[in-house]
Formats: sequence, structure tokens, C-alpha cells
Amino acid sequence: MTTPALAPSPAPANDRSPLAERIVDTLIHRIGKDERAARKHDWLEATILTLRDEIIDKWMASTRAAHAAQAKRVYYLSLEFLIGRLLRDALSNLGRNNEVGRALASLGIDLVEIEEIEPDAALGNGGLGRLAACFMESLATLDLPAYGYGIRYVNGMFRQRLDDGWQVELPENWLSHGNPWEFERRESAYFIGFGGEVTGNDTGIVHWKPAEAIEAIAYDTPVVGWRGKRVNTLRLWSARAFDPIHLDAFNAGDHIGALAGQARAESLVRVLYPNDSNASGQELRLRQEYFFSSASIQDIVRRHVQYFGDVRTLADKAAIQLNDTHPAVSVAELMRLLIDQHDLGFDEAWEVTRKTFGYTNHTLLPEALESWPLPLFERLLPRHMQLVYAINAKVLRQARKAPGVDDAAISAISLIDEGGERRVRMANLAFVGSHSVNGVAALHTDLMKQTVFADLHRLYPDRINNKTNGITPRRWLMECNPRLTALIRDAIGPEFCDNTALIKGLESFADDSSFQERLAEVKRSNKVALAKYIKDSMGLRLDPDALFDVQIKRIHEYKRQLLNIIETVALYDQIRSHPERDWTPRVKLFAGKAASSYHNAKLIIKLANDVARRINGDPLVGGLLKVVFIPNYNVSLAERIIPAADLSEQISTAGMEASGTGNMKFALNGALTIGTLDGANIEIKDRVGDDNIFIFGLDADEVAAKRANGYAPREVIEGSRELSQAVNAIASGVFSPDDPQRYKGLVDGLYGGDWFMVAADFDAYAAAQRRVDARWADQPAWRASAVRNVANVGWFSSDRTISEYARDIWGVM
Ligand code: 26V
Repeated sequence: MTTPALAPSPAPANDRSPLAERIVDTLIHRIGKDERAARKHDWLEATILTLRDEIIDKWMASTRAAHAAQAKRVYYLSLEFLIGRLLRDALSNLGRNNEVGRALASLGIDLVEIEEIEPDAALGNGGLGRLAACFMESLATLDLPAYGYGIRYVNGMFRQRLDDGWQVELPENWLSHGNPWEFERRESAYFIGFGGEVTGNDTGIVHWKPAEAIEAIAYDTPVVGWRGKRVNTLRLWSARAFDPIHLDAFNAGDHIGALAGQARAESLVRVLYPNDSNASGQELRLRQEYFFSSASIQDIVRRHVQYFGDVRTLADKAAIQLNDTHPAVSVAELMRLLIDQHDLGFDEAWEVTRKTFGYTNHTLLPEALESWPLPLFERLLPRHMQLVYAINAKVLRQARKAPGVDDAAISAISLIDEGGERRVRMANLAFVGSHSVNGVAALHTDLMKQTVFADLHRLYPDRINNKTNGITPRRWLMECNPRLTALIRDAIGPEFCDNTALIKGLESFADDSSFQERLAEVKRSNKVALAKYIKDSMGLRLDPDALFDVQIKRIHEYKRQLLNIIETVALYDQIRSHPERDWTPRVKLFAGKAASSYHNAKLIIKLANDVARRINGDPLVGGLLKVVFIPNYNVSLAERIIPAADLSEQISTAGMEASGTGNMKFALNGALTIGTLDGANIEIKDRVGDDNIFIFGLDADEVAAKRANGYAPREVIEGSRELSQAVNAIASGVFSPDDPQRYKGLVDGLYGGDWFMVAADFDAYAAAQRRVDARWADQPAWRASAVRNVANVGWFSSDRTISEYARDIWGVM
């Protein structure tokens, strides 16, 4: 299918700005199209390439400056970077939005229209990947020389379609039009070996002869900081079959075999693994982890030796942060390079390694902690297996000498899990191989010390520290919510753009009724815009004066979308029984993807859609309640939805959400939170004040106690009229008359255990929702709370988070 060429009504050539001329020149000479033939994608590409030319100069200046200063560099290793679209981000950070908009307008092109056809770079699952993207932007903003290292997945996060309310996963080919942001670095290629054997000689020199070789090729994307102060590099690895093997087979006439090598290499970078369905034991995942770790560590060591000569000083000039355990094999890889290629002794190599790495933990869920079957690890990485054993021996020998370390502690500390099939524990490897181990919110860090890392923490009491997550205010306020940004600027001046903490100054406007009204106008405009998007894309009409109640995030049982849906059903029931009451008109908005193999999560999506169909089609509730599941949640959709939200749902089972970062984005955009005492919600509450947030339910200690002391969900369900009616309605097929048994499994899960405490928290949640209604009925009070939210969450800027990492972990500030 061909899209029709745009028919621009261009300004006469002599009225065009030099910038407009440059864009046209790019179009002609680099894309090979003239103005008449150009389609939207061509204009997008021409605009990006023109801008990129300017960015390159800053990029090179940044690199030169770091080199001249002999600066220590930060390396952020992450299997996920959920960066989304880049054009608006780059324009905004360079302060070129208006100028480029005008230049394009003079060519008959609408900047916003072309911004919206840029594909989302969705190289991540959710919070962990988006955090990595926010961190990259803040590193550049704070003028810290830094590189992000990851994988250039050919297919990132899948595209979600809803077929009759069921999630269907489709491949998202974000590279189908090429990627004008990136530079292929053919010269930066590394040999990555797998399998084979390790031989040693009597001098102790070890030789690993891999059975298979793949080449890692670098692709660099510039990351522009605020005001274009600094441009850093996001280096993503792609894979290519190693040429000699390729050629041997080809010359021998084995054309298929030669291509198979290439296909095998490409398979390494084809898919992003879901982070929320159990991927353990999957060989391809371990291959991905080693592939990108090895390429990155080789690159870092090469750069260090080239600049500073001596690999022994690596820790003085490089700080490597492991984003969760996905790159943890880097610890063994650096040891291998130091010992086998740079001739360091084991102890000396260990010293350099530990000083160089830091490790961030992002989840305590036991099923999420990575471990690899020992036979698989040994077959794929025989040399690394030896090193893991040697590290383990050293750690356990030391541990034995510490007071109070018994056999149970030894087996908890060991890098090898001996209970059942033997496995390599990546979290323990990352822990012992790093000088710093951090959690991502205060509660999460405390729980790390008490649970998964209790024994390691006793042995290394100074290692665990907290770094509460943050979000970049550029993307999550200034770019996604220009109306609110302008309002804040009018009230307190523009300085907050350079120092997010200054938004605090807004607090003095909280009770100013004219400011409140202007805030409400901003929110309403954003809601109108979202309603238009939903009308255009889904055909559903929403009332912008209703309360927009939003839960958008990965679909997971611990995040408890089910709690929200059951409460929606209960509310529906109430409205039908008492239509005469003064109900708050509400729109319940949901969006999110489920891992394709996660049965219950997919069923929850279907339930939300079944409930939506029934409620939206019921004339009795009329304008009072609407339910929407917006398909294909991604970064760009979040940027549309968050500025339009009144209420932010952060309702995970306490103790299970490490931090959350959506919670911060909503509060910064003037939504009030309904939430549990979990993750960063606690710290948000501490800052916005108890009166400006709706906290409910069990806390983490109470959840643990309930689980330990025997929790009987059946009694709880039967003891709550509202809950039992809603659950019965779902169980009996009220929302699924075509298949009344559809939700039997979900409901049985509640009666038979309810691990996520949906029933235990239901009444408290429903009561909190009625407090929300009461506050909404008092609009001045609601608006005052909204102002206090915006004013007090500047602290959750990722600039603050990165400053803390820089000072406490990396030693670069
Ligand atoms: C992984 C798995 C894998 C096995 C099945 C269950 C499961 C559930 C969750 C995960 C998440 C892995 C790590 C992750 O994405 N953590 C998120 O990191 C964010 C940034 O720190 C944080 O805000 C989120 O609370 C945390 O879930």
C-alpha cells in the first residue's frame, strides 16, 4: 500500500529560513526525493537528519571534553532501554521546537504530524527499561560523560491488538523505515565466543577455545541533555556471523550452512524477552546476556587501555552499573579479560572488578531472580564457569571466618544454588562482584536487607544502599504537558526548568482560587485531547468533565488491575441499585500489555474489556460510568494519557512493587494518587502530605504477617457484601454470557489462596474510592491537592537520583 504524497503549499523559495533550506537540501541529497514526491516519512527523516547534523557537533565536543579532562566515565549496562520517540525530545532539549516548527510550516509540513509518525523505540518491557532511558537523559543533562550499553533488538516490545477483548501480540518492526538517529560503527566490532573448551598449561595460563563465534557490531544513538549541554552515547549491539566461518562454508559450497550462521547470529538480537513471565532456563536469553555483556566490557576495557594505558586503573576511570542481574555475567567477563588477556593475578583482578561494578536490584519476587542451570552455563561459558567457582571459593572461604555464619548462611551466600537442580545465582554474583548494591525505593531497600540478601547483608553490611527512582521532568512534564509547563512558568518563573526542586514554589498557589481554576482549565484541555484520541481511535465518546481514573502499566497480578476491575463492578452494581444518588461521573481507563505466556494477565485484559462492553452499553448508568481499555500501551501513549489523568491507580500488594515510576509521572502532572504503602508511593505520601493522597490497605508487614499466619480469603469475601456480589457476578458469567465459565479460574484463585490479597484489601480500597468521590465533589479542595502534588514531587526528578548515584556509587560528582 502506498501513502499519498503530501501536497505541500510551500512558501516561495526566497521566504524560507536557512533551516528550511537545509531540511530541503537533506531531503534532496540524502533521501533522494524532491519536495513534490516527498511523503511524511521522508520529511520526518529529513528533519531528523538535519537536526542530527547539529547534534553531532555537540556530541564530538562532549567526547573531546571528556577526553581532555581525563574524566571518569559512567557505563550503564541494561538489557532494556525504553526510549520511545526521540524527535520531540531532541527538539525540546535543544530549544529548537518553535524554529523547526516554523521552518516546516513554511514547507507546508506540520511538525506535530510528523512527530507522531516516528516509531517508538520500545526496547524494553516497562519500568526498568524506562528508568534506563530517563537515566540516560539525566546523565547528559548533568553533564556526566556516560555510555548506555544494550541490545539493538530488531523486534522490540510487541504491538498489542485487541480481538474481541483478547490480547493478540504482533511483531513491531520499528526499523522498517530505517533508523535515522543511529550510526553503524563497523569499526567497533568484537568477537564473542560461546561453548568449546578450556585448556590450561603448567604455567597456569588458561586458553579458552570457543566452538562458536559471533561478531558484535555497535550502533550509536546520541542522547541529548537539557539545553543541549552534553550529548552522550547509547551504544546498542547487533550481531553478525563471524566472517571466517561464514567464508569457509561458503567457499566449500555450503551456502545454506553459511546463511544458517548468519541466521543464528541474528536470532540473538531478534527478540526482547518479557520481564514478567518466567524466562529462566532459556538458552537464548543467557546467550543475549553474555553477548551484550562481553561486547560492552571489551569495549570499556579497550577504551580504558587506549586512553590510560594501564588496565589496573580501570576502577578510577570507569564506573559500570548493572541494571538488574541481566548483565551480571559481566563480572565474570571482566575477570576473564583481566586474567586471561591482561595477565593480572586473580586477587588483583577481583579488586579491580569489585571497585568497578555497582548493581541495582529491581524486584524481590523470587520467581524473578535469575539463575541458570549449571550444565547450561558450563556448556555455553566454560571459562566463566571456572571463574564463578573460583570467586565462590574465595567468598565462601572469607564468609566461613566471619562470626555467626553457619551452614544455612553459607548456602544462602553461595553463588551456586544446591537445592535441587544446581543453578548459578546471578543476583549473588552481581552482589559479591560489586562495591555497591542498591534498591530503588526506601521500602524496597529495607526489604532487600531483610529478605533475599539477608545473609549477604550481614556479611557486607555497608554494601546495600538506597537510590529512590526518578523520572526526567523534560519528557514527563515539559514535553508531554506544555500547557501545565506554561502555567507553572507564569506562576513561578522559568527557573524550575533547570532545577525541578524549584517547583516547590508552586505550593504558595495551592489555595489561590484563580490559579486553581487555571490548573483545572489545563487539565480539562488535556482531557479533551485524550477524549478526542479515544473517539478517533476507538469510537468511544467520553465526558471530559468526568473524573478520569487511570491504571496504566504492565498487567500483572501483583499490580492488581483485578482489584480495580472488581471495584468497578461493585460501583456499577451500586449505581444501578441507587441511580438517584449523587454519583461522581467516572471514566475508568486501563492500558497495559501482558506477557504472551501469562495466562491470568491475559484473562484480566479480557475481563476489563468484557466489563467495559457491558457497562458502556448499559443505558441505566448513562454518563455516570464508562470503562475503557486502550490498546497498545507504550511510551507515546503514556505521554498522552498521564497529563489527562485526575486519579492515579498505584494499588500493588504492599511489598511487591519495588518502586514504580508511573506514580511519580502522574503526581507531577497534577493527578492525585490512590495507592497502597508500597514502593515509592510511601515517599510520595511523605512529600505531598497525607491529606493529598488516598492511602489504603495492608502495609508490607501486615501482608507478610497475614501470609505467615494463615489467611482465609473465603471468609473475607463472604464477609463483604459488596465484594461477594461483584465476585459472584463475574463468576456467574454476567460479563461473559457467551462463556459463563470464562473467569472461573481467576475467581477460584481468589477463594483458594488470594496470594495478592485482593479480597483482604477490597473494602479499604472501596472506602478510599468513596473518599476520592467526596474530595472530587469539593472541586476547590481537589484542585488544591492537585497543586500540592505538582509542587512537592520535584524531588522525584531523575536528576536527583542520578546525582545520588554519581556521588555515592560512581564517585563522579
Ligand atoms: C520480573 C518477573 C519475572 C518472572 C515472573 C514475575 C516477574 C515480575 C516482575 C519482574 C520485573 C523485573 C524487574 C523490573 O522490571 N522491575 C521494575 O523496575 C522498576 C524500575 O526500578 C520499578 O519501578 C518497578 O517497581 C519494578 O517492578
